[in-house]
Amino acid sequence: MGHDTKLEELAIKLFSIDAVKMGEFTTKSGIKTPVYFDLRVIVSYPEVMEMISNLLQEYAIKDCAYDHVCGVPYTALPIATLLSVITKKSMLMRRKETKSYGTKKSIEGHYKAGQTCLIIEDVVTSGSSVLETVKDLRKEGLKVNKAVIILDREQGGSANLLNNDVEITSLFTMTSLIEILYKNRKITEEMMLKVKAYIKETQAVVLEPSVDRLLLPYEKRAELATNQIAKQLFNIMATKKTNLCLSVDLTSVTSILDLLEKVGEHICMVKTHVDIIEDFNKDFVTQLKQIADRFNFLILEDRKYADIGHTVSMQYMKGVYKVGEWADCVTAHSLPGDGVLKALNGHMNSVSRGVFLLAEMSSEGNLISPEYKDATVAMAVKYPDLITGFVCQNKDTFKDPGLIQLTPGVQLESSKDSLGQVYNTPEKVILENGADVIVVGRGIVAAKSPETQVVIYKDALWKCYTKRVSGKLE
Ligand code: S5P
Repeated sequence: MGHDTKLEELAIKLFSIDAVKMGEFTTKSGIKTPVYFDLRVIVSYPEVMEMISNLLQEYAIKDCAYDHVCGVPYTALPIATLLSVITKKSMLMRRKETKSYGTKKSIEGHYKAGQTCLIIEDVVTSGSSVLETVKDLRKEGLKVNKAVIILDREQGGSANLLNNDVEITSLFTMTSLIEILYKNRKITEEMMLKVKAYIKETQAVVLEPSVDRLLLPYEKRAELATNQIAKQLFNIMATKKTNLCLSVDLTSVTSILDLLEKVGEHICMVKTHVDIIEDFNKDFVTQLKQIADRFNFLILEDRKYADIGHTVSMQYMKGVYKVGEWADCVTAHSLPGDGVLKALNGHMNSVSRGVFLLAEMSSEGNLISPEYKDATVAMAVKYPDLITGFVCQNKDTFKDPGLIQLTPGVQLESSKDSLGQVYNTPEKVILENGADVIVVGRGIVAAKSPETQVVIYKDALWKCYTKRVSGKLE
């Protein structure tokens, strides 16, 4: 028997045991639906359980590489158990409520961080139940990127899951299931059309990516980035194994270029303030770009544009510095409104460029309020191709895993300078505060031996990042 015939047989069986019902129903969330699935009843029909697990194995699982299976509680648990036995792979169980005594573990079974786990689920609507389980498994350091499903209701769940880096394979979609039932004269054409219209009308809300961006490795986030510079920066970090951005706040061309020759291999980006260079010239830019290409790092000009759009447009392209010609990305304030972004976006036609918007500052007494911060993040959403990320200090500032948190104010020891700059440690900014790219200036530049110091910073920052994505924060 081919897959199709077996799937047809299963569909008819599910209908006959009332696991699929047609009529007028109201779902948990109060929505009226012409079709209702209750796969809990299958435990009463061993032959159906056997059919389902065999089909999932043949159709969805056979070619996957994984170490464990985990069912989403509770309906999928018996199916996951059967699959574990058929495939001889170990099973993990997720507790919905963690125990208040003993180990307090939310995942039962033996596993190691870095192993992969396949999710088993009965029905997917919005994808939120699958995501809860995925989240708990990822917290334990397990890699979870695939879920096999009996039925996809086609109401937004697969997109929501993909958005969270989980790909699904399902035995049936709602459409394929009702088409089989219609073909076999179990339901009328009218009912089939009604269900099809219902799927179109009733789409689940788009869930915000609930994978913690903080747990996702840079190479995965590169795939989710919509701005080309963010994509490049994530990839450079993953390849060079460094999330260090050096702020070269020096005032002569040779001092900057000499320093970059020495430290270029250890950084993912250089941050400049070209307006502090006393002997700035065109040749500087040519050489800077050559070094950046040779060592594979990006250039961020920290201009912090904060004027009306028309002025920003000229500041970006004209004058002595012509920043738009050479900087991969720039910083900008949201204070004047999104005219700034419109202006910068206007110059994006032929080359990839990016903008880091300032959502928070590291300096004491700055006037940015929580409302200002939220409005800044909301403004950025309208420019997905332009925004690389945010300059900010806290992990809750934004959720989108395709954007980058750039955090300045970092040294090996917490301290302050005499003009209000506040320094936090690598552990604090990466593990607690969510920094993705870490800006270090004087911590390296003012050291006796910047070339030694850069390696110390690079290693300390990368260690914190690998700890963070492993999920083991305690
Ligand atoms: O909030 C901010 C934003 C920025 S871009 N706080 C900052 O310190 N910066 C910049 O980061 C600042 O302009 C300087 O170039 C760098 C920090 O340098 P450091 O020497 O204090 O590490």
